[in-house]
Amino acid sequence: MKVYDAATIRNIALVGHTSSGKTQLASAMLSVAGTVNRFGKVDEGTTVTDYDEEEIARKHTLGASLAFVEWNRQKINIIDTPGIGNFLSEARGALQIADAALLVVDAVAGVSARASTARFDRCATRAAGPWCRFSCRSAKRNPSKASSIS
Ligand SMILES: Nc1nc2c(ncn2[C@@H]2O[C@H](COP(=O)(O)OP(=O)(O)OP(=O)(O)O)[C@@H](O)[C@H]2O)c(=O)[nH]1
Ligand SMILES: [Mg+2]
Repeated sequence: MKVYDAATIRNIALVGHTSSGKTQLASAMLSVAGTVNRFGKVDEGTTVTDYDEEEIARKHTLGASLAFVEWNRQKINIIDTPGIGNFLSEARGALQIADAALLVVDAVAGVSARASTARFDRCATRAAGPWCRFSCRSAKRNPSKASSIS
């Protein structure tokens, strides 16, 4: 197994409300970076991070799970977390150990569509590291730009 120098390792937590696209985004990152050679889909139960039978059946992440990509000689650990309210402790735990958070937002529904987004905002801000917001589904027609960046 390849050994990475600690200075080249980054830990990023994907957080955000349920169905915002975290698992699909993780899958796309793994595919683009070449960690896996096929683009796993949540709807087909073929993603790397939703591997549990229950997750595949429900099409929702139920526990934090880890995958990694190698990019520009950095090892980036991606922690995919659940957005469902009952499993938020998994996201909070991931934020405790992550260097940075990526707050994933559904560009069509917008950030104000679900009250829980504010909770994630607070969680991410409280986490020690930097964070940024990433909008999924922006290729869909009529994504609300104003609401997704507000
Ligand atoms: N069209 C489109 N659909 C997407 C996109 N990202 C995710 N989806 C779909 O949205 C649904 C939910 O995506 P997930 O990646 O499972 O969402 P999640 O944030 O991981 O949800 P939880 O695990 O419940 O927190 C799935 O049916 C995906 O196929 C996107 O960028 N475009
Ligand atoms: Mg998920």
